[in-house]
Amino acid sequence: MKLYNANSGNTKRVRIFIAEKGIDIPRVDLELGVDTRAPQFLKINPLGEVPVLELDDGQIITESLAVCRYLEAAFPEPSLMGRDPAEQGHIEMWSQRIYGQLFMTYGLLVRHSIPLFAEVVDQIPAFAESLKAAIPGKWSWLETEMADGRAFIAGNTFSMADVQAMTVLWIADALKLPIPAHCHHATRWAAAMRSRPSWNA
Ligand SMILES: N[C@@H](CCC(=O)N[C@@H](CS)C(=O)NCC(=O)O)C(=O)O
Repeated sequence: MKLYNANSGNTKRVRIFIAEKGIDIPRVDLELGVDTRAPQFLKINPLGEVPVLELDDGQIITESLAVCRYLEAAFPEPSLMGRDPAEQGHIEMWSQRIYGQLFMTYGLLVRHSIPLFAEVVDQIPAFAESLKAAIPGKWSWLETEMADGRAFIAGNTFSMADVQAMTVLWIADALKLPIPAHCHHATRWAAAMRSRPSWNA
């Protein structure tokens, strides 16, 4: 197996997931926006996007969530997506909530404001501004949800939902648009995530 990788949020998600699984997958490190748009790479993923997981038999899996799902099935321990139907549903619910509410807000902001993506989307500065303005409210929503004192996003166990939120935290750091100071529960969670070895993946 090998992982086509670059410095990006979607690849960070997979790298954290791999680190939490405790597995070692060789990487092919690409320069985002350069190697990912080169003809050679477009033969591997015509969408020109990383991450890409290439299996030993040459099969290709793209899409970060699909790569994580494959790895969860191939390496069940430690479980990150739940062991029984209720746990799986709960973790998926939180994973999607974090993705929809937080990751998409930061992610679309990146797409609509960073020159690297100018040739990928028609950037709308006013949209970028509205996304930036929405960020504190998104964290306030999570703060209210976590006011029950839970240690992790989906309850008392580390899961894919935390991997999703760690990816958001990484982008928040990069953009210098952090968790608002009044969000004490989210800040406590973030401090715990930063101390996990996978944070540096
Ligand atoms: N839905 C895909 C999105 C992947 C994606 O958008 N990757 C971006 C970086 S975050 C990329 O590879 N861009 C390459 C480019 O713009 O040249 C996933 O979850 O993997």
